[in-house]
Amino acid sequence: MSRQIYLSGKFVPQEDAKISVFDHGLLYGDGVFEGLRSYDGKVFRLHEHIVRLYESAKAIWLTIPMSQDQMCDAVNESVRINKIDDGYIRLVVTRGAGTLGLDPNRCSHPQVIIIADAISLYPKELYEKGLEIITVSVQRMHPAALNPRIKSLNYLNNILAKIEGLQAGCIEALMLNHKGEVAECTGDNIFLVRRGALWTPPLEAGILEGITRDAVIECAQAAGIEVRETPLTKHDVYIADECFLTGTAAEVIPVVKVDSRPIGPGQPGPVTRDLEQRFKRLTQTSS
Ligand code: PXG
Repeated sequence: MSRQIYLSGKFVPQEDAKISVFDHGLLYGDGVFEGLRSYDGKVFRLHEHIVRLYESAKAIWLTIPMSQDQMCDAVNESVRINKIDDGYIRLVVTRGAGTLGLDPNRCSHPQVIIIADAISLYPKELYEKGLEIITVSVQRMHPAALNPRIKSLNYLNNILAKIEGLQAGCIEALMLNHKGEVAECTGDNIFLVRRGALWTPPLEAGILEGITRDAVIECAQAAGIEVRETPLTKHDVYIADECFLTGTAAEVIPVVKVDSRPIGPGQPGPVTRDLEQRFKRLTQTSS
């Protein structure tokens, strides 16, 4: 189905939604993005995604040429005119067309792109049985090189990890940081359950502050589950009772094997199941 794409101020049919080959988003990965979900026509945690987008942009000295309110309106309008109920929204802001050189000052106008489309989900079976993942040799970027909190268009770090995972037969891969601590997966945050508490790496481990991560932490707190944001090692993962991943696309998905080791009894655990349900209710009740 042909979509109406928001492109810097107006909606155009996807066939006409084109940007310059001189855009530094393409030439250098110079830009930022967000991936959002809509449930029953309502965008989940829109405000939080927009705030993160503008914070990512600020961190790379990119001025988005519209207000946060205007951006929220444009996202809602994209969902509405494309008649998306349960869907996926990709928000991209590029540095804009410039010259063949790194200098962002030579780019005139940042480009704002909003694509609202159907979502392709992981197979249902994986939610029932749980995922098998591996830790990959590709390290998560050092925060002093490019802070993983910035959701930039430069996703090669994650793509290289994803390829390594796929080559080992895993659709998601666990990345460690430069200190050898657990960081996150290529497009998901990681959680462990041990001794009844929830454990997840802190932001200082060099990870994206996931919107789903925040929502799941809230769900856990509401359920009276203790949440500990603390540095974790691979060993902590191996000896966990339960493990799951969170992300806009995956929502909450159980992990049952890491580096060929079964986690707990090798089946999705009760805390994971409870949080899956709580998160699902949140998506159905809030916008
Ligand atoms: N870590 C990384 C590196 C991510 O890219 C998450 C964690 C989870 O964050 P959220 O805010 O989604 O809970 C992400 C999110 C895509 C796609 O199209 C990627 C993400 C989200 C949505 C779509 O690949 N990554």
